[in-house]
Amino acid sequence: MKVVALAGGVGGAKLVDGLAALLNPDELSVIVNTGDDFEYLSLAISPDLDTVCYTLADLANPNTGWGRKEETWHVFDAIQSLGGLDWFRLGDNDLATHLLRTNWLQQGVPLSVITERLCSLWGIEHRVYPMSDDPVRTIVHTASGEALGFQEYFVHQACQPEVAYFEFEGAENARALPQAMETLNACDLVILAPSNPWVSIDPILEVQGYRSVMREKPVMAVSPLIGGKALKGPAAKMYQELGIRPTAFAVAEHYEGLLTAFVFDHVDRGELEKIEACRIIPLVTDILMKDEQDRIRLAEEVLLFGERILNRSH
Ligand code: FO1
Repeated sequence: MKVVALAGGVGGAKLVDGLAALLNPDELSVIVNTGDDFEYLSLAISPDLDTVCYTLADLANPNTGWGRKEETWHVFDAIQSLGGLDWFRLGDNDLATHLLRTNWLQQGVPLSVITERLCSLWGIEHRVYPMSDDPVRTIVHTASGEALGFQEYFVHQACQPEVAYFEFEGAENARALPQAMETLNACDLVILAPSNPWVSIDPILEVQGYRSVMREKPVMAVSPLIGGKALKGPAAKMYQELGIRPTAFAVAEHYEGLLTAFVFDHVDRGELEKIEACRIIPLVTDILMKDEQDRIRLAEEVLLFGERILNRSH
């Protein structure tokens, strides 16, 4: 079965890691959100790409989910002692990635080629694609009328401002990555990883081309919410501020018109009928991924469920 997963940062990377343990490199490709990308200390940072790659390469920090494991912080400490910008923490090994990426981008190397190079250096065999080589920037518009860059909102202001709506600057002119489109066209199943629907998956769907190919494919989403709470990050808070109850059903509804199937937690079993009423095929299971075993178990269930769906539609 050929699978394409769409993913943002930490939550999505965990499921992708589980899928990668079960599928061969020619059976799994990942399209990653780059709406979170930004420039910091003149460096080009691609947090979600790095989170997915570090996780697949077993280089990720197990405590934060982002950044590198066994990291040192000499440069960060030195910058701090000089009174420099310190709201976004870059470890020494992680810095090497940003320095190289920035250098290559300045030489005119596309982000997709840089990602391919890094994957090969880190021994990642599955394909990891940025959603586009063109810049797309997620802007968080707040209830008080501010327009904040995503990392300014997420890290610097710790998701405190009340959100009003999101803008994906550059998305309308960004070109979907041709290799990603090709892989998507040829795949049997699309999986929307348990990433934030508003700011991790939507930016990918806003890039022209992806959504229309996906309408022709079986699409399965895995809920990023359990019992009204996000596994990580501000998804539940965002739903609330946007006037929507943060439920598994709300996630399914978010992807209206796209979803064939939806995987959500036992805790949210009460929403089963509402989800089925939307003609979405449900799988109720334990979606919390605490460790490597959970990632593989959930990935296995998701793939078996995917096979059942494919057999149904044939
Ligand atoms: N998230 C934080 O909450 N604080 C940080 O200082 C931080 C640094 C950081 C450095 C590199 C990187 O790749 C990711 C980093 N993140 C940090 C995580 C990241 O900004 C968010 O998790 C994603 O953008 C949301 O998916």
